[in-house]
Amino acid sequence: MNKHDVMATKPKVLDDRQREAFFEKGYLVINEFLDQNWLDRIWEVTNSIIEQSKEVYESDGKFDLEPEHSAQDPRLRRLTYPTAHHNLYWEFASRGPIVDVAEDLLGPNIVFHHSKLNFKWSGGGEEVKWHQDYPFYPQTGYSILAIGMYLNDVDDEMGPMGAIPGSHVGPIYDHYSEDGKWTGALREQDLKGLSMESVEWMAGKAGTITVHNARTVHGSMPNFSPRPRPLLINAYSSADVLPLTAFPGSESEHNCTLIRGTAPTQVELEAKACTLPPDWSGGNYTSIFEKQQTAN
Ligand SMILES: O=C(O)CCC(=O)C(=O)O
Repeated sequence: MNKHDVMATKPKVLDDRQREAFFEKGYLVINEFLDQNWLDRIWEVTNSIIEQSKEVYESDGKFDLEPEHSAQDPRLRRLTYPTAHHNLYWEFASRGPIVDVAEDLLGPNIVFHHSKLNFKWSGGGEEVKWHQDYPFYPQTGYSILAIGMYLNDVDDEMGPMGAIPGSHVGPIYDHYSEDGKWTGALREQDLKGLSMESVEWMAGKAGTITVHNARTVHGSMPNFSPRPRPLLINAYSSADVLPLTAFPGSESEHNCTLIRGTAPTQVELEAKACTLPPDWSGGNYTSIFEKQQTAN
């Protein structure tokens, strides 16, 4: 659904100033959106997932681990597809209060796209290089967004999410190196053309949410603080925007399912040229961290 049609609907949780800001800048931050009860429930499950990771020594389809990860000193980069690993993550992604935010920005018919929990561990949790999500999973249109939720208070030292205002209406960048290797990040040359001084860093207390469009250029710095920065990300699309390529990562039963409204009878076609990602079918994808960190 395009901006005009979305703005004509009555919002559930956002005000029009917030919706306008999202469409103009390509992202939005809402401080302390989640209540303590949701946070406590998500933390309880997340702590049990961290416990499980102590029995795992190598990254697999579920855990993306830093090289130094051990049972004594767990260091997780990412839990891939949280909704596949605990029903609470699915309850949150499909029926939690963030779905109202998605509806206010995408319209009433919503597909859950995928989820991930990026831990950005204390004492050196890795950066996420500047990238757009869209080239990882191009679709027929641009009504796709990701909602991140901080599980801890996040200050500027902890690698908060950063975004470049207005980049969602700019070019769709190549995420390959000059010699044709997928890097999952913008090239240095392209970054020079972007106004990096305008980057907005979205720090916030636990329960704060960040929302960005799939074309918005975004990233985050390493976390050298002694405090971890878990960010639970759920991505959604307007139901009439259909995928063009295989999904990055192994299949999960929840990915690309309709969670609100009705299935489309028409497809939204607004996509311009975009370099295709590698063929991700057959589990040929690990995580953005692994791809970006091994690209150099
Ligand atoms: O964890 C972050 O700071 C950014 C995450 C992100 O952009 C991604 O996983 O695509």
